Amino acid sequence: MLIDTDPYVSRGERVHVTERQDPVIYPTDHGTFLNREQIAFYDHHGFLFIPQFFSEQETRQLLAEQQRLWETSQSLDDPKIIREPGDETIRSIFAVHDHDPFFAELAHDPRLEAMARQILGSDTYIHQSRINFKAGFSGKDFYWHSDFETWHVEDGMPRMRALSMSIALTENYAFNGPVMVMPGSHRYFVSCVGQTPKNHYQTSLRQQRYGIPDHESLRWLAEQGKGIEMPTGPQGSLLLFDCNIMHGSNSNISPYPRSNIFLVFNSVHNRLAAPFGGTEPRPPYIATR
Ligand code: 6CS
Ligand code: FE
Repeated sequence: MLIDTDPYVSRGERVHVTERQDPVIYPTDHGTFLNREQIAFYDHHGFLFIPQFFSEQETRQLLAEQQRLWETSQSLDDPKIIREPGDETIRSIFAVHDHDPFFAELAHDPRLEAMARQILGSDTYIHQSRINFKAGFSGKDFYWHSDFETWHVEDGMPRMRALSMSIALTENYAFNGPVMVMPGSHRYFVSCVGQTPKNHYQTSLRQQRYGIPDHESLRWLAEQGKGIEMPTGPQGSLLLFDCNIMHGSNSNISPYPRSNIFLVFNSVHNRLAAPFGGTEPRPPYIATR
């Protein structure tokens, strides 16, 4: 019998950095929405930024719809609505692809699906969606992390065959807490120290404490060549990034909200198994099963 050992063990007692065992671009006959240069850039750096991807009219609607959701969600008591640590300002709303007709349609935009299929080399489905509002003055940071580390350990995502698309719903400036990425970091898996507490998501989505890399590994990742990039641009810009790229963002003390929707596309050949860290699966509004 063949015994499969997990190549991406994390949340133990020791830090270690290992090489990625999976492709970044999967072989495909799934079209050519992105050109060769774009695919090569994504492969090499682990992300691709397309400023003003959406038309002016689409962008206006995106902005209005996120404003509508922000307003109608204020006083709702709903586990999908995550508040900032320390106050009640809305930080994220999860599963918008499932609960909001407008954003559900966006999640199935044929252009987005075409790009996801092209990179992941298969049909895809939405693993997770959320809007991170990052309100002016009070929106808090997201510390450095690899999404895959959490999705593997806490959700049972087997391999690195997923990607995020982040659409700027408000302009992302350098000063309102845009996403920062470490180019090339998607090629390494950083295992993190610490035992995942029970129901970790109830605190981690406000402020993450486990699944966080150590300083030495972060310094090494940043220094292995390419430093840190901060793709900024107007509303309607699109950031694609690999599930394992090291990324994070600063808090927002500017008066300008930084509101982005994140859609996570996973390959249909990479559906969730039991969480690799041995904890109970997180609720379906965080991880589609
Ligand atoms: O726990 C999660 O699934 C999430 N947490 C972060 C900080 N990023 C990705 C994902 O939404
Ligand atoms: Fe993330």
